[in-house]
Amino acid sequence: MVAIPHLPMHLQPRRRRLPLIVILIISLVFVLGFRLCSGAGRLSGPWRIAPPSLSLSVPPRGRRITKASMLYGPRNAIYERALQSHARHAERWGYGMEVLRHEIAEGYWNKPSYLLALVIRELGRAVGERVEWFMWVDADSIIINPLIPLELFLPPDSSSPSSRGSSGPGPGPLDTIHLVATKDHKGLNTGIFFIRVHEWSVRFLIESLAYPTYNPSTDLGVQVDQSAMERVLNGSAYRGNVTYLPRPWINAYEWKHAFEGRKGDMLVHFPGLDGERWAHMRRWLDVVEVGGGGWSVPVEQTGFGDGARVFWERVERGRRIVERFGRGSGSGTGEGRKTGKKGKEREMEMEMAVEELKHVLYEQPYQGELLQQRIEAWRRISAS
Ligand SMILES: *C1O[C@H](CO)[C@@H](O)[C@H](O)[C@H]1NC(C)=O
Ligand SMILES: *[C@@H]1O[C@H](CO)[C@@H](O)[C@H](O)[C@H]1NC(C)=O
Repeated sequence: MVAIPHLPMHLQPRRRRLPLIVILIISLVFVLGFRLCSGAGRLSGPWRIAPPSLSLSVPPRGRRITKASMLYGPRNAIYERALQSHARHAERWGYGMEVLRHEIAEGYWNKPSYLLALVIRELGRAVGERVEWFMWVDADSIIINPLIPLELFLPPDSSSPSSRGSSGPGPGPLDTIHLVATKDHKGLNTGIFFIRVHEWSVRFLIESLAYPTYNPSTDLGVQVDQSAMERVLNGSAYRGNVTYLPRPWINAYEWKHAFEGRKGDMLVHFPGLDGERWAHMRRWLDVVEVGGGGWSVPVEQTGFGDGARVFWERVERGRRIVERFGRGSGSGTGEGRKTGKKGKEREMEMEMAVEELKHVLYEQPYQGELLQQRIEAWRRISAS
C-alpha cells in the first residue's frame, strides 16, 4: 500500500478500520476537552488571551491586561455608559475589566487602595495565570476608537526578539518599566495609566497611600492620590521605573471648546470640566455608541503602530546607555576610561551627558526629538 505523503496518518486510505466519523467525533471531544481545560484557568482569572492579530503593527503576543476602574454612589447613567465603552473595548481585544462598586477608603484613596488589592491578588497567582498589567481608567473617560489595542502602549516584553537585550539573560531595559503614564501642564495625570503586576507596584502604591501619614505637613491639594503618587515617583527608588507616553495616545483631553485629539485616537478624558462635563460626555457617547463620526479607525491607518515602535525603541536605547554607564561608573573600569587629565575630563563629560539623557528619559520621553538628541550627544562624546 502506498501512503499519500500529505495526508495525516489516520486519513491514509485503508490503513484504519475506524470510520472517519468516529475519528472526527473523537477529535472533536479532544479539542473541546482541551479548550475547556485550558479555559478553566481563564475563567477564574479576570483576563483572557487576546486573539492573535495579523496586523504587523501590533506586537505578536497578546498581553494579559485588565482594565480597572471604580464607580459607586448614586447611579450615574453617563459614567455607566462611559464604562460600557471600556467594556466593549476590553471584550474586543480579550482584556479583563474590573470595577470597584463600593467605597473601600476615603474619597480619592479608593483608587490606589483598589489597585493595591488587585496587584497583590494577582501576585498570589501562578506566574502563567497572572494579569501582567492593569490599566486604570477613570469613569470620566470614553473609548472612542475601539480598534486600538493596548499592547502598543506597553513596553514590548523581552520575550519578543526585537526587544531582547544584547546583554544576554536577565531583565531587558524595558522590563524594569513598571508604570506607564502621562503628564499634562500640571504634572502627572492619574486618570489613565498602566501599572505592572510586580512587587515594585506594591511598594509604590503602599508608599503613596502612606504619604500623608509620613508627611502630614504636605498639602496634597484636591486630588490627593495623584499628588502623593507624583511625589513618590519623584523619589530615586521609583523615578527610573516610569515612562511617560505622549499624553494624547492614551489620555486625550476634551477641553471646554474642543477635543484636543484627532480621528483615530483611542480615548477621550474629561478632566476639569466641572458642570459642563455631562453635556460633553453625553455628546461623545451618543456618537460613539452607534459607531458614528468616523472615530473608529483601524490601527493600521492611525500611525500608532509606527509611532509606538519608534517610541519604545528610543526609550530602550536610552535605558541601555544609562544601564551600561551605571554599571561601569564608580568601578574605575567603565567604558572608555582613560587615565590622566584628558581621561578625567572626558569622564566628566560623559557623566554629564548621561545625567542629561536620564532627565529626558525619565521625565519627558514623549519629547521624541529631545530624547533622540540626548542619545546622540552621549554617543558623540563616548565615541570621541
Ligand atoms: C526599577 O525597578 C527594578 C525592580 O524591578 C529595579 O531592579 C531597577 O533597578 C529599577 N530602576 C530602573 C532605573 O530600572
Ligand atoms: C522632585 O524632586 C526634585 C528634587 O529632586 C524637586 O526639585 C522637585 O520639586 C520635586 N517635585 C515634586 C513634585 O515633589
